Amino acid sequence: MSTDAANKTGKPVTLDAFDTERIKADFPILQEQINGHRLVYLDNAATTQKPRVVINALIEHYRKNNANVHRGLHTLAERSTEGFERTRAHIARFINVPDTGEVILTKGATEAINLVTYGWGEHNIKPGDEIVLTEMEHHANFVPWVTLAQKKGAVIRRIPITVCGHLDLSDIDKIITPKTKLLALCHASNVLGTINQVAELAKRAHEFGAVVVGDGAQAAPHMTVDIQQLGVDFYAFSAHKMLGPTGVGVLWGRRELLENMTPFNYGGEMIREVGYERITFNDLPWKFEAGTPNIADVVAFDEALTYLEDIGMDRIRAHEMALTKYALERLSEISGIEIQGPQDVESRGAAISFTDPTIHPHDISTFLDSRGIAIRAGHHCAQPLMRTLGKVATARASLYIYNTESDIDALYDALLEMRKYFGV
Ligand code: C6P
Repeated sequence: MSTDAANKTGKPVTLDAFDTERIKADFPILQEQINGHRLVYLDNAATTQKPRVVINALIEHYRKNNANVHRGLHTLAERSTEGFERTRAHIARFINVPDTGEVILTKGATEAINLVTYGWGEHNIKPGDEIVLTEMEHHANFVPWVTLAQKKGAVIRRIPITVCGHLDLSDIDKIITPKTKLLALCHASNVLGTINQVAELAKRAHEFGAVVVGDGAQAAPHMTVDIQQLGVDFYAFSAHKMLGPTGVGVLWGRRELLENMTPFNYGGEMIREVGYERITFNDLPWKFEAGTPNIADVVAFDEALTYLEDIGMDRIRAHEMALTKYALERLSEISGIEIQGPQDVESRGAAISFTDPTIHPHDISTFLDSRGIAIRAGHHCAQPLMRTLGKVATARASLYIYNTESDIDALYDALLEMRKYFGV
């Protein structure tokens, strides 16, 4: 039972059997004081904090097992390679794919999507082809495709959003058509929180033979992701948004597509035979992993996945839904605060963007920081979406497993204090 039982609304706590206080204790940084206040970390969509087991795994790797991977024949090289490949196998289980060769380790979701743009897009997108994006894409799943379209003379089509922040599928038959070569969409929006109907849209795009790229950066950390159910062709996400270290990301891709793609980077590790006349490439997944990878961080990511699994992804989703509901209710008690994105917690994640009519998001963030509360303010790398919303920026509180109702209460209290401070 959460120790948050005495939240300020007096409502019963819904976090039964989800012991957030125990979880919090596993994260050393959450014991920090910021500007004389306890740290209330609500910037989880940008990056999450790391539990002790992940930090220890990093130290342990460098203290006991450090060596390059896939190269040496000595004991340390074997240990290091084993740790690295153990994480790959774990990722495959985590997203329910049987073939570990389809799991490519990158430095983040951004690099994973760029890998598809270069490795697949460069050779398959032709003049006049259509690339379908949504209005809520992060730049990582927008800039590579728009740039590719400009280079190739392809056309960008966009799925608009409704006023409630869902994808507007009313004209979808006119947007996904036989001309569609690629559909790239986020599984969950980093600004609106919206969880998109990826499986349904992938099915539609596949009817026309299009390839589907899912950006899972804001979904994989928060819910069960079953690649086979999603039915996409590529799926990208980042370790650092799910308790893992920075500098590690995942691209899952269908074997038959990956086999036919050219490498993204060239160099060591990704080759089989090298000569002056002819070079042949390594098997999957190593064909896409040129150079020395981010070994220690990959090894430590294994612990992050175990930590999430020990709690259970479905329980994490349930915890976040309850907390998001509470946060939406509390924020809407503050007059003038405008919340972006869906109001129903079933169709949204825990990234909550909001604005105040008279206080700039940067000022909101700065004031909250003075009270120990970390949120993000800005365009959140989603400028096309900001234009659609008619905003230059929003403030965003994003929740994760260690957040409690008392964190939301602290946000609420500080926002009230801020409005008083600014004379609103
Ligand atoms: N969004 C945010 O504060 P990287 O930076 O490669 O780990 O992830 C990129 C990325 C891709 N897609 C979505 C939906 C994302 O939200 C992000 C990262 C962070 O919203 C940093 S801008």
